Amino acid sequence: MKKEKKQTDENQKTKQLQQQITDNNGKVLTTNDGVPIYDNNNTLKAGERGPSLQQDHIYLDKLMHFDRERIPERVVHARGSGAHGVFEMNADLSKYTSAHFLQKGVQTPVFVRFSTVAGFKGSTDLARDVRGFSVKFYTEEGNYDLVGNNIPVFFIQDAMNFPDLIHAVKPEPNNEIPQAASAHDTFWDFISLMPESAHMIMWVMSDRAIPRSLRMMEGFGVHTFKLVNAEGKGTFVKFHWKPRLGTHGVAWNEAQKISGFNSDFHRQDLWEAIENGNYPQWDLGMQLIPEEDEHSFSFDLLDPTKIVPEEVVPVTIVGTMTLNKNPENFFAETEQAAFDPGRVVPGIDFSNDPLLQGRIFSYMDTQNYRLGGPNFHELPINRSINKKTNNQKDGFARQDILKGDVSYFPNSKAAGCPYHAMLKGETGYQSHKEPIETVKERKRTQLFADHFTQARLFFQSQTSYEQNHIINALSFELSKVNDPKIRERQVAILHQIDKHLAMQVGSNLGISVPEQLDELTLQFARNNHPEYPLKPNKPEVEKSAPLSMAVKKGEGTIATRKVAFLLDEGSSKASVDAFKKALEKEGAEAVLIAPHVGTFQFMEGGTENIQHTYATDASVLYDAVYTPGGKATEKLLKNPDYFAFINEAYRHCKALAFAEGTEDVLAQSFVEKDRGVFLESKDKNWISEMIAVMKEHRVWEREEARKVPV
Ligand code: HDE
Repeated sequence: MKKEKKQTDENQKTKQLQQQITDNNGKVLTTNDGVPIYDNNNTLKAGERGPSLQQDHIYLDKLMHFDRERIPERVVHARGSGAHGVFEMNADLSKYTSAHFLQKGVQTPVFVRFSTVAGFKGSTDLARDVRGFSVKFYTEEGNYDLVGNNIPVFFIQDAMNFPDLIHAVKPEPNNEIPQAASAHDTFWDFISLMPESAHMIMWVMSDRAIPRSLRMMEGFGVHTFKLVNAEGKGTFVKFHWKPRLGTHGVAWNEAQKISGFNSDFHRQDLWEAIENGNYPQWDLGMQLIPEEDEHSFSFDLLDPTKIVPEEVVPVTIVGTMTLNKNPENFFAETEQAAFDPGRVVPGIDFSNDPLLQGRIFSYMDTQNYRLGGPNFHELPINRSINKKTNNQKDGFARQDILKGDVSYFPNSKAAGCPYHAMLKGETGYQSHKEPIETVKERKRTQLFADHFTQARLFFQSQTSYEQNHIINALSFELSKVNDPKIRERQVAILHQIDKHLAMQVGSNLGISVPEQLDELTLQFARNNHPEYPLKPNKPEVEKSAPLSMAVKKGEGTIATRKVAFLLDEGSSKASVDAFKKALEKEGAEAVLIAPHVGTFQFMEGGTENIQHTYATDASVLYDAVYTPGGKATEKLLKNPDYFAFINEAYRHCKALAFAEGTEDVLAQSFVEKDRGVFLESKDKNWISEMIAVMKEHRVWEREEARKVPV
């Protein structure tokens, strides 16, 4: 369903990119040097049956370019999808930051890339994994990159461990198995020796790691950053992106099946939403913490394995981001986009989080390698909207043409240009003047040793079904581990988080739960903290509501949700139209599924062009399912694909509705009447009630009651 375009997708950045676009329409085929090609079918040969000639420059030019089409994929976050958009500030933050793009009313073009972490570039979207959430703001003061994740904490506390973490999670080096999965020995070996990962593990084993859509996930800056105002005063800040469509995940069994039916599920969903004018939106939130309060928490503000609970420091919404344009070309834009948390603008600075400090080097370095040299910032997607002016020159694939004979500073020949901002009393980037008096040492600060308090906070803040999902995820992953020592070591860590959690997982693995941490785990933890385990501080809160994804009563939306309408010969158009209209009023979409593509004839005589069939689609691609009325019941009763559809939707806790006259199918299915199953013949207000249940996302309590063997 296409919406009227609400907003122009043109901005300073998209206009700049427009200048680079090549349109082949109506043009003659040429070589890379613009020479028209006469024949693009035959290589140049010595006679029509003779050998090819080396002088066939046209062929050599074509193949030389083809042979070099691939560049190294990102070492992590290789699989991603991007979109253009705009960020608009609607709060006054001038007290906290001088950043121009963070002033009230300013609109800034953005390019956003979402990604999975572990899988290769061609892997499935529905892997159980963290999602990257990178935003490049093309501000008037240069580019600012907020390179975050959909989970607010990280596995490790110090950048030194990053390559080890990634080696452990990526496919194992001898056989390159498994793809895009953490369910294997090396990952859990590493994790079970690194108790600092406990909090992150709770998040990654929750439904956050299997999002329903990229449009339905939160984003976080993860580290504590600093805002700096015009007077040079710093304020600590945590960044949050809150999706307007809510935060939702799918069931694990569903995720596995989506990977089979459509491994581009998230990519396609994002693309189609933008094409249809359903522009995804996120509000930017900030937790602002005065510098004076740095040491007033039970945890260390610099520790990337900790959150600041929203009950302790509320999130203030300051602006909104809207994604309103798909890239013209995947490679040129999404693949060549070079994000770097080191790219900051005046008014924003780093904190001393040791993980963030390590990232400041790695991204620039990786772009240099991946994009073939130091001029990657000249690629159209990476160019700032204000023109760069400096004395850097040359290098592979240089594009800018520096005018004149001066490329040094200081100079007199070019009147001292380009000049330092300070020379003319202008503002430029200035680091926050943070006093530092210390000694050099390889050490970790004391508070970083509390590994379990916030892991427990997360687990205890979940609803019972969310806790079950975490238990099931851990049981699945650890069951795939071959080495029993590793399984046991991890269950010992779980025991430190929550006894019930450890008992459940232990029972699913058939092992008894160790009360103490494994000796090897302790040995590694004592590298950083010789007296480990240390007594943790009393936490500020024991539960935090925003950590649960449960939809609050009266909230939620079904905008852009997809409902499958299951047709067969004899289905009624009137029955289809009535519910379709109600769904469209809420911004949701009805998708008709029939035995074959092409023309479908309704009972009343009208027709519809069908694009989805029982063979191409499955319930896992939809949010709810409806069986329209008419005279199709006889046919549906003989349609096994129809039963697979409704049984599976029921198992995955989706809302189902059956029009008058179709009730007979229930007896032959696993579907049982509950608060998410509606019969037109019995439930008078079934349309509004069905929509209300869909707003809750899922009838999760159903999965405890019944297991359906599909
Ligand atoms: Fe990254 N990370 N990372 N990371 N990361 C990369 O940069 C790295 C970390 C994140 O859409 C790489 O361009 C180190 C935390 C995202 O293009 C690389 C450390 C967070 C993306 C790299 C971390 C992230 C990356 C690989 C520990 C959440 C995708 C390709 C010190 C706040 C960006 C690339 C995109 C990508 C290094 C930890 C998020 C190698 C050394 C924490 C979203 O530079």
